[in-house]
Parts: sequence; structure tokens; C-alpha cells
Amino acid sequence: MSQRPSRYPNDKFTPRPEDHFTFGLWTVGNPGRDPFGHPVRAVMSPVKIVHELSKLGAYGVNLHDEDLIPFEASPAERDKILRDFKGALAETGMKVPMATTNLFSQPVFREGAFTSNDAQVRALALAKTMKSIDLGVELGASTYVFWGGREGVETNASKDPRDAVKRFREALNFLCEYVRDNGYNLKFALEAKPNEPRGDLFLPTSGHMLAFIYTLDHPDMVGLNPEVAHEVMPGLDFSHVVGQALEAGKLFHIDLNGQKPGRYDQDLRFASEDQKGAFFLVKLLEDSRWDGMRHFDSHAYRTEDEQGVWDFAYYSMRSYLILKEKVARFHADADIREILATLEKRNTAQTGGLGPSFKYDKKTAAALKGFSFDATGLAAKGYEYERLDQLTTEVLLGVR
Ligand code: GCO
Ligand code: MN
Ligand code: MN
Repeated sequence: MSQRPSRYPNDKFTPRPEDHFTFGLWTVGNPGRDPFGHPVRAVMSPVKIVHELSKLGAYGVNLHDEDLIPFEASPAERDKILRDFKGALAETGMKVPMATTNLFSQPVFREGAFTSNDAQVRALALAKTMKSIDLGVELGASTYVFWGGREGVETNASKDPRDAVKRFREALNFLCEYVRDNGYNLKFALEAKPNEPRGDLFLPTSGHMLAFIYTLDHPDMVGLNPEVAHEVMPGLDFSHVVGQALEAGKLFHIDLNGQKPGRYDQDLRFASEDQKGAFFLVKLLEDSRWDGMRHFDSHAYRTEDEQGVWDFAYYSMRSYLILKEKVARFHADADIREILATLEKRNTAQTGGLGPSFKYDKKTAAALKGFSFDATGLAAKGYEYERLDQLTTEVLLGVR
């Protein structure tokens, strides 16, 4: 890690490589193009991005094949780019924990990649992904993300959604075999999104993806890469999404950013929106001791120049660390602990000598059916969640 810019404070929220923060090359490299306007920032080379992020305390970068190697690059160009990039990694100690394929930018994928109605396009998507997997593995990646940007429709007249699911399954089964056959140490992480850039995308939420995973030939190799924005767009609670993924042992990767519900994918700086939601997310990741990368998939406002991009990156990491400290405060707060202890007493309460958890046998079933419950007494006592939430809010607002 080289010299941290003096613009940023050196305090307990200063990011360090051991915090395992990563950024996509495409995130800080985003030149500020949108559907209505041209780029507002110069294109930055991957080598420069690696050096700058290293100064800010990041652990590594993640990439699509085309973020590093242009689609039309000759073998000689590819070798040179790869040599320079590896040089920057070696110089800074930065890692590439995750790689993925761009199956959405090239016009040939306008109708889909793995789910395209054209079998030659599906073949091209497989070939491009295998080459991109080789590249990722060469750079040390152990997670491979699948985001189906063009795997969707504008009109259901064009495709039977059952065929889309079948084709996507066939592609993933094929690619799992490819990884096994080559002896790669690589797991797949599926990223859902409800819409954009297609009118509707197949397998639109992490819940859909999770159910789909268990229909694959090698479900153990495949997990999830949920993104804050993609689940907040349709109004879901992201912590519930991540909680289910964690509980199933399927949180293989995560895309952190900020988003207002019901809008296009805003890709805002992490914790710049819905700080309470971000707090509960950090709490979940930290409480579960999840050991994955804290990856940011977001970009700086289009209003920003290059300095604004580094501010965006630095503050993404800083906000995570501030929220992590708030989580520690939450756990240490005596009043919060008291409410949680009372809750835990209720959680372990016995019912006629049975409980607190229930496993079926005939005797237990008969005992529960015959027990005389005091439903009125049970209903009478409140849960103190107004106070619990206010205390949490006060921790977040900095007065506790
Ligand atoms: C998006 C997605 C992408 C993917 C990326 C990696 O909405 O554009 O979030 O940024 O995460 O392609 O697979
Ligand atoms: Mn996104
Ligand atoms: Mn993403």
C-alpha cells in the first residue's frame, strides 16, 4: 500500500487492505456516460486504477474481461495489457478476487447471451465466458460472477420464459463442467436484477436465483452475488435477502451500493441512501462473521471530476467502517442489551416442559395439542420495539 492522500483523515475509519474492500474496474472507471449524456470524465487505465485504489487502502479490484482486454484486441495487445496489469498488482500487492464476463455491451448480445434465441449467439457466449474464466483464474480470482444484463425481454411474444430458464441452466451446467475439467478453484455467484437494461430480466431476484441453483448439476459450486440496488429497486429489504443467502451458505459475493426504491439502478455510493438499511446490512455481515469481500458496485455522480471519483471510493469504504463501529456500539449499549435479553428470555420460554425448539414426534404433537395456553396473557405483553428502534436510531444519529 502506497502513501494515502493527505486529503483524507488518518483515524479509526481509515480503510486498510485487511478490511477486504474491493471495487470493479468498471465502477471507479465509469466515465459518467448515461442514456442522455456523453462521458464527462476521461477513461482511466486499469493500471492507474490499481495504483490509486491501493493508495486509498483497498484490497483489490474485480473485472469483466473487456474492462481489461478490449473485445477486438490482438493476441500481442492482450499480452502487453496483461503484463502491465500484473506489474501494477505486483507493485501494490492488490488482488483480483472476482472476475466476470461482459455479455451485454457488444451488439451481438442485444437479444440475450445464454438465453438468446440464436444458438450461435449462445455458443459465442459460452466461448467468451470460458476465455474470460481462464483470464480470471490467471489473475487469481476465486469467485466468478454471472450478471445476465441482456438475459431478458421487452415482449413475451419473443420467448417462452421456460426456455430461458432451461437455456440458462444448460449454460451454467456447461461452465461448471468446464471449471471442474480444468481443475480450477472457482465458484460461481449469480447476480439477479429485476429489469434494466432489458424491460424484464429473467430470474429477477436473489430468491429466484436461489431456487434455480438447486436445479443445477453442481449446486455446491454455485451461490449468490446479491446487490443492494437490485433488490431495493423492487422495494425489497436487502438484509432479508442477504440473511437468507447467509443462512443457506450461499452468500458467495456481494455488490454494495446505494439506491432509492422504485427507480432505475442508481449505483449510488454505499450508505449515501437509507443509512438505517445500510447499518442493518453491515450488522448482518459483521455479526455473521462473513469472510467474503466487501465489494462496491457503484460509481461517482456524473457531476464529479477525477478527484470526485476518489472521494466516492474512499467514502464508500469509510462509511462501511463507520457503520461497523455503530454495530459495535449497538451491541455494547446497556439499554439495548436489556431489551434483547428480555427478548431472549421469551425466545427460550418453555411450554409445559417442551421447547424452546420443536421437533416432531407423536408425543410432542399430542402434548402441544392438549396444552392449555394462556393466549390472553401471552398477547398482553408488548415487545418494546418502539424503544428498541429509537435506541438504534439514536446510535445511528450519534447521540448514544
Ligand atoms: C449492473 C450490474 C453490473 C454487474 C457487473 C458484474 O446493474 O450493471 O450490477 O454492474 O454487477 O456486470 O457482473
Ligand atoms: Mn447494478
Ligand atoms: Mn452488480
